[in-house]
Amino acid sequence: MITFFNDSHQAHAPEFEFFRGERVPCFETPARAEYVKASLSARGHSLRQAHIDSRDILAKVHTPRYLSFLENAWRDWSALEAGNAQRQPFPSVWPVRSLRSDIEPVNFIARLGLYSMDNGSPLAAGTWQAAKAGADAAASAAALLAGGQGAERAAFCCSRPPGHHAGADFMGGYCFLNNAAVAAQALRDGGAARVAILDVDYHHGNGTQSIFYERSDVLFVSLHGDPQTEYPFYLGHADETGAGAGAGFNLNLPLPAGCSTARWFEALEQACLRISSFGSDALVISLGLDTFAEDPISKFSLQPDDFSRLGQRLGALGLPTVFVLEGGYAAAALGSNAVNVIDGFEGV
Ligand code: SP5
Ligand code: ZN
Repeated sequence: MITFFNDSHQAHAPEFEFFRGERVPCFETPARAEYVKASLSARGHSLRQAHIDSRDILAKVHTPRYLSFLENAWRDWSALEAGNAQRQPFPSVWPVRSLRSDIEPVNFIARLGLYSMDNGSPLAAGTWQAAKAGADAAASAAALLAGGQGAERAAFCCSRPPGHHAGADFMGGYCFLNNAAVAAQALRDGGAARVAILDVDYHHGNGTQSIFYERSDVLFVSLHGDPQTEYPFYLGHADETGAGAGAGFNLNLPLPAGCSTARWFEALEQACLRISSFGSDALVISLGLDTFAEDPISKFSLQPDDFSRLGQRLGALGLPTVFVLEGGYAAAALGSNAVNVIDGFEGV
């Protein structure tokens, strides 16, 4: 399988996030992608760099003002005060119900709140550069699959930061640019009439769902911890089935935190049946590996072999497939778990 990797992910390296009001080391670290890179290489997968600029596709899944904010955020923040280049900015105020989000404030932290769903997504000097490289990889992967005769069957993007919590105009959950949405849109633009996105990250892919919620050309299916108890809390319920033209094209399969792996695979089966009945021409997998039993922030119980089984089931769908890496915080196991999915998909 073609795999994409770009060293510029390292430019996104915030030092800390908040947990129970305390500063704690970031869960989403550069080491994660390096572990995946090492396992890919060790198991014979060759890495390549993105060859497509995703800017035009990004403009179809994110708003102009959000993209412009994100691209300039570090410059704006560090220009504000001496010392800011050594400080991570966090939002402290958000336009919740009754407050206006149509006017972009001048104040940097107020703008950061406008474009954030949480205070858990620290910005760093190279956030834009890293996120943009990930989006470029997603667009490049989609382009390789779109070539008709002789096109690649599947590609994997070893990107970070992840993307599935990022919506059209907001960041959140360690995510800034929605790589899965970029891949899906690029597949559509490359000729696939119907694209399915399957999100298997432990957390509901609220950003991806929201981007495609009113569209019938992109089906979004997600298996995740029940938002009644799990992040992102405010989206991911079973009654969210799409709206307008997109009615019937969103399927959430929330599962109780701590549920068995057998139950998880039953939900996967349901997801796969829906993807087949949709008549998908191409598939995007939001490959979160935080379903792993040893993940430090999640509560499912998948074992390394279960990732092979996941890959096998996805391979059996028989569709051109783009994998994008999402979460997964047991960093040292991330590489072998990711490659298990890939090798299972390829029937290795
Ligand atoms: C892409 C992705 O997986 N994003 C996840 C974002 C989760 N953000 C909330 C983190 C809360 C950490 N809770 C720690 C519990 C430790 N017992
Ligand atoms: Zn996650």
